[in-house]
Amino acid sequence: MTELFTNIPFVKELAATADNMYRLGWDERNGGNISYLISEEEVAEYMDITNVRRVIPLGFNAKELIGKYFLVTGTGKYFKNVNGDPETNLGLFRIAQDGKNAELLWGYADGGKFTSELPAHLMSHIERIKVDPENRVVMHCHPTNLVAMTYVHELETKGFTHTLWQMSTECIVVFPEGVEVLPWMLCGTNEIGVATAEKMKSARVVVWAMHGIYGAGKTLDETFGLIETVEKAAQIYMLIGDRKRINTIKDEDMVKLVELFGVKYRKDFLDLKNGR
Ligand code: 2HA
Ligand code: ZN
Repeated sequence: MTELFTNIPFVKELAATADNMYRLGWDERNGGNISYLISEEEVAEYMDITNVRRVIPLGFNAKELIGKYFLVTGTGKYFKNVNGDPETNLGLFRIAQDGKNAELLWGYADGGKFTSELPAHLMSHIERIKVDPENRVVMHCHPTNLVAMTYVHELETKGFTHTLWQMSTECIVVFPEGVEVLPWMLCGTNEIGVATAEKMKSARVVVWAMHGIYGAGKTLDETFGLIETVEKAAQIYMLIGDRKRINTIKDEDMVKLVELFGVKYRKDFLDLKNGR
């Protein structure tokens, strides 16, 4: 049975992603969590959707997501263990008709439940789907250099984004809407969920200062790549640190890039002369 379940494509895909994130050092111990929206047709191909194994209270109202299915990492579970035992470390549930409960169809096999960060995940899904109906993934982790950067760089959204954009040529093309930044807040709460989702209205990346990052996207690969690009930029920033910068990517160069790739970007995050 377990064998069959580990061969489910979306389970395998999420387990492989968790493995990659672990290997990059983004998910120490039980750090990080992933939620993946799966269509009813996809779920029904592999599971009996009428067999609800447990009903788990969400702790908030997710009425916008009633009837939707999510594959989500478990609370207290280690990313390094997901691939070896997906059925214990992951769970697949449907948001119940009251919007307040999760109907578990598969997983959390040791009696566990979804990540403590579920409010931030589901509230972010709600906002991202409004912006992009194809959004399916929300991912949280603790990328080392990005977290380091939040200790030494001012946290204001424009300045933080601008620095990241300067750190690597592809940045402004990969996240043209910039990154939003939240100050340190208590994690695992509905409050940080509300604040994260509010920021997700305008960006797919939300930085949690002195903690980590939230990323959203259409696929696991796309979301992983987004976080990877932000982390790479932060790594370069931490490498050049206090050293005197002799060269940089100029704002005018960034404009050439976005024009070449035809992406809409946060022009107000650049300091352009002549209003260009
Ligand atoms: O679930 O990363 O933010 C572990 C965390 C909490
Ligand atoms: Zn975290």
